Amino acid sequence: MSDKFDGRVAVIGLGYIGLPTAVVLATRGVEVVGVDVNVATVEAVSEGRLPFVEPDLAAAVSGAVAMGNLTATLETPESDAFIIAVPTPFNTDHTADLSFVRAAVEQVAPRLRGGEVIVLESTSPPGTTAQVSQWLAQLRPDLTLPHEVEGVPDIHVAHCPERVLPGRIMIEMVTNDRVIGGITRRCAERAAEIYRVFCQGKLLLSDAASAEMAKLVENAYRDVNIAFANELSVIGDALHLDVWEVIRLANHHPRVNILSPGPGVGGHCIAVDPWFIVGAAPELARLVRTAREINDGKPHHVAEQVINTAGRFRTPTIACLGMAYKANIDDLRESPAVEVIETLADALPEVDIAVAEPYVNSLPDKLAQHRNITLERTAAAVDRADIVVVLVDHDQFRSLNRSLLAGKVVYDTRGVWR
Ligand code: SAJ
Repeated sequence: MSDKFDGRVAVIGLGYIGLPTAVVLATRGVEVVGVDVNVATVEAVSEGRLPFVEPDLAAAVSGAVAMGNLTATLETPESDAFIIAVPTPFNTDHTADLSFVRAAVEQVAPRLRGGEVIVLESTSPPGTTAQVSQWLAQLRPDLTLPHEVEGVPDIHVAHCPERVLPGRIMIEMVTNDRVIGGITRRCAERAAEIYRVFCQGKLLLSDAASAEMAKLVENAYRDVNIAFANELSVIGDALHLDVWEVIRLANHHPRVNILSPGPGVGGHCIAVDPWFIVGAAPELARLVRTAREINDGKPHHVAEQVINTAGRFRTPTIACLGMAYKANIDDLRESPAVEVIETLADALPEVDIAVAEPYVNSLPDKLAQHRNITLERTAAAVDRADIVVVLVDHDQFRSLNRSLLAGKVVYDTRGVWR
């Protein structure tokens, strides 16, 4: 098998995955050109600035730019390798929206000279990498693609799904094992040359469809396990049982490890990817679908419980602690906490809702338009509240002076104060 990659890499899409990938390659001496459709992102990266918050990434970006190994542009240049890291959201019917992948392929196709390797990193339904190869064949009939020739094709195509955890991206990018699925074995080997530059984990070579499915399965596995915990908490509410105590006891069994319930599952991965499995096998993926439905239904359950509690007061003030989709980050995308707050504000228009979120300075638009929601410091929100709802397990909330809670009704969806 050949050694480490030597050449120029174009990374298409400078988001949460593309930018860290570009940076780890660049800081290890590879010439990297980052490509994005967003002018502000390209300007920020060109100046060595970070367009979003992620621990340790800011210093790495400015370092890579200062070294001269990382540049950013709106136009895809000729390169020896192309890494596609664009979004793959889902349509309203839960099928994958591959329009960003298609647009990336259209940018890359005219730049190909023969000999390049193209890696799709975006989380994708089974068959997408083969589809990329077919699109390239249509766009460049002068070149041979791996799905159409027995021997060595002009272009190699593979899938290497990202697996990093937001909040730990710069560590996991280097330490996690990587699954690399090629249209052919040689495609996987060519792609592995790139990841060998920075990856200290194992490089697991496979076929493209298995790699695509493995990534979806990882996130569906977590979704199903969180759904189990969330279903237990709904049952616990109905039976007036402390679900945290039940889980704590059960987890002392040597083969039981139940995850933590919460207000629902947010972020742009676990709440999305399992739907691609449902889309690929709608009649068969019953557990995966049900888990999605349980987790998607959890914010409504939480809001309903709080609305019932509010009914016991004349005009209560409700403190909602947290808006982020998970602990200790500023990311509000698909956040169940935001959904709970919005539902409460709609259902209880006369009730004051004091929101505390130490990681952001302003309310997102959909909350800002409610006149009964204000963003406040944590202690102030708790102090004037009758009902305190914990929606995110930020460390700051865990260390709150508990005497502030005296005489208040607490609904702790994350179990931070047990
Ligand atoms: N959550 C719970 N209870 C738990 C664990 C999580 O309610 O016990 C909630 C979180 O609060 C959050 C959501 O689930 O709302 C997802 O959070 P997460 O930390 O489990 O995962 P993500 O979405 O930030 O990142 C996941 C990771 N996948 C897995 O752990 C299998 C990451 O490794 C992937 O790279 C990432 O998705 C991705 O990009 O696909």
